[in-house]
This record gives sequence, C-alpha cells and structure tokens, in this order.
Amino acid sequence: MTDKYNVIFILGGPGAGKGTQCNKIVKEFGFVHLSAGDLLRAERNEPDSEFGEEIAQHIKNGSIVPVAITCSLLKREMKRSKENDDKDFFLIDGFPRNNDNLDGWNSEMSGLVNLKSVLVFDCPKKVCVDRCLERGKTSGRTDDNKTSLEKRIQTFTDSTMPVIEYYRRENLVNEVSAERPEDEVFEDVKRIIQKIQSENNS
Ligand code: UP5
Ligand code: MG
Repeated sequence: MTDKYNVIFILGGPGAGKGTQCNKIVKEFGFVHLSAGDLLRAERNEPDSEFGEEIAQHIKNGSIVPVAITCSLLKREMKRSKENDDKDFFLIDGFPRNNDNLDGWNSEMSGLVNLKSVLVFDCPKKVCVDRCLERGKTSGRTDDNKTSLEKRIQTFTDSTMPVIEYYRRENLVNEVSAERPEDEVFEDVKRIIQKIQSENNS
C-alpha cells in the first residue's frame, strides 16, 4: 500500500478530446478529473487573483503559464480531494505541456506521486482545429478562434510533443487514435485503464 497520489496524465492537441474522455473515465471508474486548463481559467476569473492577467494573456496566445502557478493549483486540488473525499487517483488533463512544466512538476511532486501512465490522444491537426472552431460558436473560450488556435497547435507541436517523447522513452505512454466517434475512442481508453488498474492491484 502507498500514501502517494496516483496520477494519469492526459495529453493531446487542442480539441483532441481530453476533457470529453476524462468525463467518461470519471463516470466509469470514479477517478478525480483535474483539467489544468479549467483550473487556470477559474483562477483567471478570480477577481483578487494576482496571476489573473498573466494567465489570461497566456491562454489567449496559446502559450504556457509558468509551472509554479499551474502546479500549485493542481497540488491544492489533489490535497483537497484526498483530505475531503479520500480520493487519491487523479486524471491530470492538459499537463505537463513543456519542459518547464515537466521540471517543475518533477521537483515539486515526483516524491508524492505514482505516475501510472501518460494517455495520449492522437488527432490530426485539422480535426482538432475544426472541433475547437465549432465549439467556439458557443463556448465563450477566449482561445477558440482561428488566431489562437494556430498558436495552440504550434505550441503543442514545439513544446508538448517533446514531453510526450520523453514519457515514451520512459515506457509510460499509451496512445489512442482520437479522430473516431467518442464512444469508439472510449472503448480503447477503457481497455487501457482496466489494464492500469489490474497492474495497480497486483
Ligand atoms: N469532441 C470531443 N471528442 C470528439 C470526438 N471523438 N468526435 C467528435 N467531436 C469530439 O473536445 C473539444 C471539442 O470536440 C468539444 O466540442 C467536443 O464535444 C468535441 P474536448 O474534450 O474539450 O477536447 P480537449 O482536448 O479537452 O480540448 P481543449 O480545447 O480543452 O484542449 P487544450 O489543450 O487546447 O486546452 P486546455 O484547456 O488544456 O488549455 C488551454 C490553455 O491553457 C493552453 O493553451 C495554455 O495557454 C493554458 N494551459 C497552460 O498554460 N498550462 C497547462 O498546464 C494547461 C493549460
Ligand atoms: Mg480540455
């Protein structure tokens, strides 16, 4: 037995379906879903936040918020879930996105966490962009527009792909083709999570 937090990182391009699939995983398996983007958007909207403006600029530009901010939000939520709800299995969605995130996370959290897997949603760029533009008609997200999306895609290619390659070398990556209908994608996701769970219990 261990007191550490169990973590699966969920990565993939903008609109690849990270949030959608996390919601399905939560329903089926009861893990805690922590979207780094959602936490940053909530922090940005706090009237008293000292980081609000900085976060807003990064989100609009598709660039990446300094790790100290993101990591402290994630850590706070993990601690809260563990203390209040006795939950210790987390899906961390959309993080780590670059080497700064990776280094910051490793120095702050690696001793507290069992990283079980890095689940990567592989989706063609055009599909990603089209999904976000469609969502942008109603989402109100400041980055669901053509200009921000070009930057988000570029950041994913330049900064996040190397993180995925790093974890691939560590043999932690499980990749799923995410261009298919949601339920088909989830069938593969389910198999992967079941395998992780069975390894966890053995
Ligand atoms: N959809 C989903 N799956 C589908 C399917 N199989 N078939 C057809 N449609 C599908 O889905 C996107 C849209 O596609 C939805 O309309 C959905 O219905 C449909 P969603 O599940 O929301 O995709 P997701 O991958 O979660 O897309 P998201 O836009 O959230 O991805 P991003 O990675 O771009 O956004 P995130 O919120 O993680 O980050 C936003 C910004 O915050 C970043 O650009 C960055 O500036 C900042 N950030 C940091 O700086 N650091 C962090 O650690 C995290 C974020
Ligand atoms: Mg998302």
